[in-house]
Amino acid sequence: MTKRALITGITGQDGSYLAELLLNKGYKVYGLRRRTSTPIMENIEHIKNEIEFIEGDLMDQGSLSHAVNVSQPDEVYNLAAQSFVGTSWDQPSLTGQLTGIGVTNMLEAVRLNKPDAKFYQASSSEMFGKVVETPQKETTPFYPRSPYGVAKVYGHWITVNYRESYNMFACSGILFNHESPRRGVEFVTRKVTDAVAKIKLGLQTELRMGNLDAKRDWGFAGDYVKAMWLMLQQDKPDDFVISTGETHTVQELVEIAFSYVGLNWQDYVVIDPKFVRPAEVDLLLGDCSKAKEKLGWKREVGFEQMIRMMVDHDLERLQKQAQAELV
Ligand code: NAP
Ligand code: F7E
Repeated sequence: MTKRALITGITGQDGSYLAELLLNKGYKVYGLRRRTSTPIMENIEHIKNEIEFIEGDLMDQGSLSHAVNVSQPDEVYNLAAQSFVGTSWDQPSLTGQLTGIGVTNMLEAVRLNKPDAKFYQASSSEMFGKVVETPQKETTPFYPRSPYGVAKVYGHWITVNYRESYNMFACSGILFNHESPRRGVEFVTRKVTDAVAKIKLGLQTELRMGNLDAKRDWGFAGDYVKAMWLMLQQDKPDDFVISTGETHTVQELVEIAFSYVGLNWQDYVVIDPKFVRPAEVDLLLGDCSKAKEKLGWKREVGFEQMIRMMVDHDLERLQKQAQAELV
């Protein structure tokens, strides 16, 4: 029988890769999409005709119940969130309501309408924040450093709580940073690759950045959505860290991206206090031994390979745009 999946956050980076993965596996895919004045379809333009969209919002309980009722999913992937850490200081209450309480709203919609559906919660390495041990694994205590991190800790524990209270098949994937050409342009990897492409093509002269010393464990989003799916194929629900086990500074990222197009980063990068955060997560490095052992998951794409892929994509996109403007 055809399996049915409901994805929240389908228009985002992960939602688009996950939808592709599930469609390739023969799933019927439902996507919860919020109303926007202009539809945001860039990431899913190529598959939009294969997805059944349901309008709803993570902060509107009735619309979530409706979405679960209509889709009758075997699997629910809760990816929707206010996901940009920087914005979480500007909009802390919204971030709490959406990224935190929104998880309860979705869990309630599943509990009341399709309690046997398997549930995936998009938890984050930002929960480790000011890390108390390195590398970080499933048992590492949380110490979030932003309103976003705090909201994700709530989302994580409410997922565990629904598993323990109602015996629901609810999993939390503690994913470290993962990137791709579909990454939002305010996140550091995409901000850099977009700027490098623009500078190379003469469309931009400098790149303004925040803290170059921060270290992150960066993987490829296409690899990470496979782990989400694997978690829901197990006999028992559990929580898993997904990471590469490598950490790099923001400066290394900048160096790799500029040198790939034959430029010296020091000629273009300017430090701007505007991009320095009120509280920083200095170092993230994940230990995903449990996922390797129990899920058989491993990453395929390396860090440099991914950055080069993103620069290539941004160069190609900008060149196509320029050609279209000439016509
Ligand atoms: P993303 O690209 O920012 O996508 C977020 C999605 O949430 C978008 O589809 C967005 O819709 C949707 N959304 C926002 N507000 C909503 C609302 N009120 N109701 C319903 N949908 C709403 O994020 P991502 O990188 O794909 O990440 C997916 C999830 O994993 C997020 O929960 C994120 O916090 C978490 N996470 C990400 C990473 C990472 O490195 N990427 C790591 C760990 C955890 P619009 O298109 O309409 O804005
Ligand atoms: O920042 C530093 C910044 O915004 C990475 C989200 O997907 O991953 C992401 O959160 C680092 C930070 O991602 C700039 O201070 C320096 O140390 O790309 P980012 P993030 O905050 O790590 C986690 C796992 C999530 O769950 C989140 O949803 O880069 N940095 N200069 C900068 N960052 C940005 N954005 N812009 C700069 O100019």
